[in-house]
Parts: sequence; C-alpha cells; structure tokens
Amino acid sequence: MAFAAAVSETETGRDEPAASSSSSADPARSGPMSVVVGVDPDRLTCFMGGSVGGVVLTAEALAARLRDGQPYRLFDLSGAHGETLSIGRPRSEGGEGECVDLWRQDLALDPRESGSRQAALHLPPGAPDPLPGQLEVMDRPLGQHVELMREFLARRGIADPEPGIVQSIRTDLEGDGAIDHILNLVRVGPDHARAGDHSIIVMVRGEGPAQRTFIIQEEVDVSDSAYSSTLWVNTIVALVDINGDGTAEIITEGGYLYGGGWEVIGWDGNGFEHILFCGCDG
Ligand SMILES: [Ca+2]
Ligand SMILES: [Ca+2]
Repeated sequence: MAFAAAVSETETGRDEPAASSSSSADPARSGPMSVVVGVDPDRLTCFMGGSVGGVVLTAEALAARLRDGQPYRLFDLSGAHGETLSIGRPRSEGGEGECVDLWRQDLALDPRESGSRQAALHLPPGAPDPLPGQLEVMDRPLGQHVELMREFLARRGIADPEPGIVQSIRTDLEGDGAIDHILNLVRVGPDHARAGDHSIIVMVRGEGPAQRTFIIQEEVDVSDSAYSSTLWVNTIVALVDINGDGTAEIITEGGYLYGGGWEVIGWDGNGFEHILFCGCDG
C-alpha cells in the first residue's frame, strides 16, 4: 500500500472527557478572558466556555464571570462578520444527565441575518486577530486527498471506498508557514446504515513522503444495518484562536440520532484534543 508508509495516524476519541488540566475550574485565575458561543441557523446559541489568562475554562467555570452587554465578534470559514452584544448572562439549560453541558448565551443578533452557522467570540481588548493567516474553503478537494482517504477507508476494511469529502479547508493552523488541509468527510444514508458510511475529520500536513495525517474524528460503519446510522456528523464552522496562543482552534457543530452540540477542538503540537463541548451527547 503505497500511501501507508507516508501516513501516520494519531487518534483522538470524541468521547474522551476534556483534559482536566486544561479545563479545571480555577476561581482565582485572572487575566484576559475570551468566550466562544456557537450560533446555529435559527440563531439559537450554545455557550461553550472560553479561556482566562490563556487557560481553557468550561462553560460552568466561566459563566459567573460574564456580564450583560459584552461585545462579541462573529466568524465563520469565510472570515469575520461584524459584531454583536450579549443579552443577559449564560444560563444552563441542560439539567442533569446527557444534556448537562447545554448552556445558552443570548446575543443581539440581526434577525435579517440567518441561515448560517457562526462562532461568536468575545475577545480581550487588544487581542490579536483570531483568524489564521491563511484560510480558504476549497471548491473541491485535491485529487491526492481523495486518494489518501480512499486508502484510509480501505485500511478499515471498506471495499470500494467512496470518500465523501464535504469540506476541504486550506489553512495554516499554527502559523508556522506550512500549509495544513483540514478535511471533513461525510457519507450517511437517510434511512439505514451502509458499510462504508463514514464521518471523519482529519488534518493533512505536508506533501509526499513528509505527509502526515492526524485524525480528529473517525466513525465508520463497517457493515450494513437496517437501522438509521448513528454516526456523529459534523460541520466545521470556524477556525479561530480562542486562547490567544497563535494556534487556531477548530469549531464544529454536529449531531447524531440521539444528540448534538458544539465543540472546540485544539491542536497541542502532536495531535488534537476535544477541549470544550456544549450540547447533549446522548
Ligand atoms: Ca501549519
Ligand atoms: Ca489557540
């Protein structure tokens, strides 16, 4: 398999809890604060948390610090989209159990602007531009990436793989000058699961022998089923640096048969970790 030698895969499980070291509540922590809120096409918000002094804090740990009328800027994969203000303070809507991480933060959104997903960021005064220096949504994936992902699925035992690359983003995630491609693959049928259905997010770094593939999410149906697929399907909404360390985080909105929500996924220099979540994980 020609590609196998050039591909190294780093697994990160979506179901792993956020690393306690980066998300622990520290009421004494001080420093510049940033906040990230997901906005869905119906302008329904999901308050994910943010960071204080560069350390990521969960929604629960951050909520008490927020006030009415704080400024937010709106972002998606095409860039920045104006400003808004918070209305009131974050509120937990999850109660107990599977929706314990569901928090809302109302924003004064323009009702004429709807239909798209956005990430709303409150950033400290003087914060650097949170967008990566390079950010381009490609009309179609590179042929070499289609082949790469065909090989990827074949190694999972899928015969005649059909990689469904629905988002192909060309960026420089950590600003080191080397281009990174983030690919979101989705193939899910409406009624029943088919062998080879998949929901995968990877980052492809480099080209040729130096190319490496980092797995951000991987779910693959390996057999047919008469029942609906239970794959968690994502949309990559924005790439923005929420904690000011110069590396953009990946903001996704997704869901499956039994739940859904927003995530912040961060690059730690060797791989990806799921650092914040808002929603119901079922
Ligand atoms: Ca890079
Ligand atoms: Ca960052």
